[in-house]
Amino acid sequence: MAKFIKSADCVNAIALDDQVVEFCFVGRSNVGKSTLINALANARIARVSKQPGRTQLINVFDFGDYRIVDLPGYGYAQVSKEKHFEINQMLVDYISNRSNLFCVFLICDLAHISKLDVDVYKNITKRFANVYVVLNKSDKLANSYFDNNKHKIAKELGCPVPNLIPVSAFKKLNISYIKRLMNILTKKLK
Ligand SMILES: Nc1nc2c(ncn2[C@@H]2O[C@H](COP(=O)(O)OP(=O)(O)OP(=O)(O)O)[C@@H](O)[C@H]2O)c(=O)[nH]1
Ligand SMILES: [Mg+2]
Repeated sequence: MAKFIKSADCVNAIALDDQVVEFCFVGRSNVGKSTLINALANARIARVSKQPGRTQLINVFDFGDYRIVDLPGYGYAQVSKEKHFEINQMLVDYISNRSNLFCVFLICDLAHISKLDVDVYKNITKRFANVYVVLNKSDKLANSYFDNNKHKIAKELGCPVPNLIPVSAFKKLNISYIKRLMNILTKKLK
């Protein structure tokens, strides 16, 4: 069973000095990263809030063969300049320096991909060739929305269409697909 391991404010504070593969969730505040972790765990292991800016530390979760790391949400207008800077430093520190990190999942809102999401995607792909874009909250839209918009979204981000994954953490849509993908990626490494 998946479980919370620890919170950290920088890579050094994670300390888990082993070879366990990590996947991280990066995304705008309130996009549903923590809710997705709970859906994948099928249990409430991450704190979810209606208020944006809930996750302000690096939170590490044990999923057996791999870990999922919930990174603080970016782009929340109500936090101070200093806090924005701090959050940005944590993201850059984790993504640039964590040797266990194998693959980044950028979480976006299917209905609202922002300029900031595009910038973050471009920055991450400078270090990681394969970034998956998880498009959450699909339950708010018509079933045909993703198929009708996937090429436009892929073009906007500059990402291959197969790397786009429409999901709903609420309705558990494509949650098992993400689990399968993480299992396959983990096994490839062994
Ligand atoms: N409609 C819908 N709402 C969702 C879904 N997933 C999450 N939410 C809602 O979005 C809000 C934010 O969810 P969180 O999981 O706390 O978002 P987060 O990305 O972790 O936010 P930060 O910790 O601030 O970065 C909550 O009100 C959730 O209930 C979804 O699949 N569909
Ligand atoms: Mg969160």
